[in-house]
Amino acid sequence: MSKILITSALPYINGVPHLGHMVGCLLPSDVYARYMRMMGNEVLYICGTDEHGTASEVGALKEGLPVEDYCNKYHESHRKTYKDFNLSFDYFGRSSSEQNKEIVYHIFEHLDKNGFIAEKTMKQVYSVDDKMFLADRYITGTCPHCGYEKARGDQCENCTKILEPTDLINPRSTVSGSTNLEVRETKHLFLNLPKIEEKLTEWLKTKEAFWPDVAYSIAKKWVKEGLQPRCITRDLKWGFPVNKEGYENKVFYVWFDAPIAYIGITKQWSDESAERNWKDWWLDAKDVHYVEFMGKDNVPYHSITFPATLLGTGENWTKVDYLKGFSYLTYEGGKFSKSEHRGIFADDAIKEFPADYWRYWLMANAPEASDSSFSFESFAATVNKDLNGVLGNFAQRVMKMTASKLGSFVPQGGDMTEVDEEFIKTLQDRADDYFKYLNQLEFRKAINELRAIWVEGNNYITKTEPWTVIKEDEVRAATILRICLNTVRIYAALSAPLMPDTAEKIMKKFNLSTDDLPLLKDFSVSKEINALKAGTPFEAGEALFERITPEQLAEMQQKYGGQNV
Ligand code: B3M
Ligand code: ZN
Repeated sequence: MSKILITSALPYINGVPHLGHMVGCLLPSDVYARYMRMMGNEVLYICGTDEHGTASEVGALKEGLPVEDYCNKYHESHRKTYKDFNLSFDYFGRSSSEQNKEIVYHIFEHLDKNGFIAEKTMKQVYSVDDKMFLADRYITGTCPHCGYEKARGDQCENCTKILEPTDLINPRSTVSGSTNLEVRETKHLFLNLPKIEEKLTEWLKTKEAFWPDVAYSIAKKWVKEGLQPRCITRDLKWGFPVNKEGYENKVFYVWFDAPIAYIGITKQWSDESAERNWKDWWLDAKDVHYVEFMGKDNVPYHSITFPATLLGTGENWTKVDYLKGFSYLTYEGGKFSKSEHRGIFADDAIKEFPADYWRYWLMANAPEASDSSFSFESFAATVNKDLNGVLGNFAQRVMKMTASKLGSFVPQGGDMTEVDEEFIKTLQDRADDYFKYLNQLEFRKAINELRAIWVEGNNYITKTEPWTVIKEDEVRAATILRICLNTVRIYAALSAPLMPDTAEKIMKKFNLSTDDLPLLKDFSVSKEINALKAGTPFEAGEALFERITPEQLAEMQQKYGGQNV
């Protein structure tokens, strides 16, 4: 048994997650965590809300709430959504926790002591009426290049030119609209990346053979282009006050404390029970394999800045062993946008269809190698064909047929024949491939294999025709149906990491629970095909999935803005 530490990038507290966020790190990390547990490993799966920064301050202001209340409110709503999607975090914490503050301070002090913190004075726009320095993107004005009136201080959305806030004509604060702005000098602290570069490059080299190419090449590119010192403080109120003399009025930058929050959240988890020790996972920890999930835009922070932060302390922190980055999911080929009512967000999604329908579509179409696009048409087609038509149909057909011909229990039957052995071998080969892809975190390939495994069941029953055989040879028909019923249980086990509710539904039909599922480690089809003994009762009950009708499809497209609107 190995210790596997898994983290999913921490979703920003402001903003409701959409399907793109779900598939961009949250869902894949859950599938992986569930799979690793079923492989018999000791898993610690950590996530939480990323709460600091201007975006939260502005969001709270808009809602007329103190920023703490604002974060409490949205932390709960994130938590609920992820629970609805069956994300099996061992702990879902918060980057603003006291525990995280403690660790951020500890790490910062060590970096400072070791000479990796630099000070620099810089010029920044200050809003006199808002009484705050404004981040570049919180300054709006007219673009000097194209005349667009709502250009942001960092970039013009219209002509895409990169801007400095001082380039804007008629600049105003996005927060209040005030034009009473000044450029003021302000002192900040920087993580001296060039000074850590050597240590970092040395460490990176040890990862080349293990990281996926995309992640490694992003990291390499950053180093090659030359590492710059990175500012880790901000002139804001909401954040951890900097624990250094002369900087008490500033806070740490959100990207400094957010990755550290993986550790801070583990400490939240640890503080809840005397049997847990966060250090066993993070500091001088032995035999921990650490896997991170994130959107590809987060890769530089996780492959460069966060490891550099940890390396600079001179302490032995656990650093990422495998880093899985995802591209983007678009909605009917365009952007998800809450304000434009375009696309389906996670909280609505779960009201429309059960979690497993989403989990299946999203993971089967995960934007792994490149972007992928969600459409309700594809969603409905996939649910109808793969879930309802293949897996659901097989389970229902086998149970109904057995119940009507032989009774609602697993029949005795006789010895297996060559066709049966061949079927078992095919299932085993495919299951081995499925595990191989999951071990490699190749989710689309894994799910392709899982679908193929379901199809094999239908192939087997079509080939063996128990409904015809029964007329002449009841024992043989009973053997076939016994094999099929056990195959249904095998499908529950193999599908469980991806579709936990479906696995549970299947097990319930046999009056069993998911605790009765076999481990996937050393999974042997020839053993599992005999797991349900003759006489085990079952209840066909309701179908596992429901078809999505053309009317429903049209309704969804209408409601969430689709191509037909
Ligand atoms: N909240 C960015 C994002 O969701 C950020 C991730 C933090 S992970 C430490 O894209
Ligand atoms: Zn422009």
